[in-house]
Amino acid sequence: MSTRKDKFTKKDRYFMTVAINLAKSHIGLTGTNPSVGCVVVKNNNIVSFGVTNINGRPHAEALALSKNKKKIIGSTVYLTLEPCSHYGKTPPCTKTLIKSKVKKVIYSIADYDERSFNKSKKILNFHKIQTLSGLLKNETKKIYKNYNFSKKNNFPYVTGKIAASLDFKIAKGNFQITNEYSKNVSHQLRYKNQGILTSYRTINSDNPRLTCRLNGLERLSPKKLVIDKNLKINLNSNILKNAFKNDTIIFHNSKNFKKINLLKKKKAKLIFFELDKDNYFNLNKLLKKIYEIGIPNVLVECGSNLTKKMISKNLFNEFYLFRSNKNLKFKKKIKILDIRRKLNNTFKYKKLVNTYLDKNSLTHYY
Ligand code: AOF
Ligand code: ZN
Repeated sequence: MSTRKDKFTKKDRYFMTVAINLAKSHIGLTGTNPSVGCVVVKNNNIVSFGVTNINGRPHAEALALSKNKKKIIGSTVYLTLEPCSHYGKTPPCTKTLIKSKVKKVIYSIADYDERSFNKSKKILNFHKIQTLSGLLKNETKKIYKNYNFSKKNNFPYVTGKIAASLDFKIAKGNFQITNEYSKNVSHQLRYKNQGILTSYRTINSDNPRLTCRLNGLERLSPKKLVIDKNLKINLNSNILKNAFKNDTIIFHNSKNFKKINLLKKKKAKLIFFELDKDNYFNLNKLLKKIYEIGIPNVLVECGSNLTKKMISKNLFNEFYLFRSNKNLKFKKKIKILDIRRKLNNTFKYKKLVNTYLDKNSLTHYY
């Protein structure tokens, strides 16, 4: 008698593991799209494979099924995520699978994009393609943690980051207190997120560029999102100097049309946003808006005030606290021990990992 448990063979697990490794190789590189691994198997041999391309397109299936077309006929296709069945910026992968005359599709978990969610089985079965799902789903759920969160909640997955001195203080002004390894990790966070949220205060005091400056990954730099209620941002700030086509977005509540025009000339995109009763933006609503304009992963790099607000409203899905082995020598600095305390409380029942980055340390709350 067959039970649910033996619906998959050892070989199925092996080929799905290959697909998972492919998907992992592009995590964070596929923009707003999930990174999917695809392995095409015939007579126990891999006859083709694919992974979602950098920036999200073409999809994994489209790439895998465009090669070795003859051998693909009658094959079994292993996918880490349900194939899409909607017309997005690319045609549905179910259609490509049907055209390619594959025999069977085994995918790990459903695609939470409502345009495709749980729709592929019916379509594929109608075209006499067998389908099975659920294989190694505990592994793939980890890969799609951020993607599933944002799709299920229509809300971005939010990561926070702060770098402090040995005695948990942060500098006022642009001062690199942590080492090259820490900088590397924080630039990795930049390319993995499509948006980087900060306040005009940080822009005016630190003048950061907010780009990813890891070799070859510059073009995956996130869009800059600035909270600036009264449009106080310096016109000669680095982010405005380098702004291009919709990559710098300022959320404001100002009627200062002179400044609005000057900012538009600098190619910043301005979004007028309503204030809450407390005369401040509702961060929850603001993040929802950010999701609606097409940014599902947001990195927050700002000063202590906004960070504290975000923690107290429980808006961080995860947080990276970098700690230097040095103290700051000058006077203008802010204590952030309370941020650490708040983080320890908020993530009490979740995970916390401490690692060393040479002489710096990193606490990752998630
Ligand atoms: C797949 N294979 O490799 C990926 C999928 O605008 P589009 O056409 O690129 O569609 C985006 C959606 O496609 C995305 O929200 C998700 O549902 C799915 N991603 N699907 O079959 C892939 N990356
Ligand atoms: Zn697709």
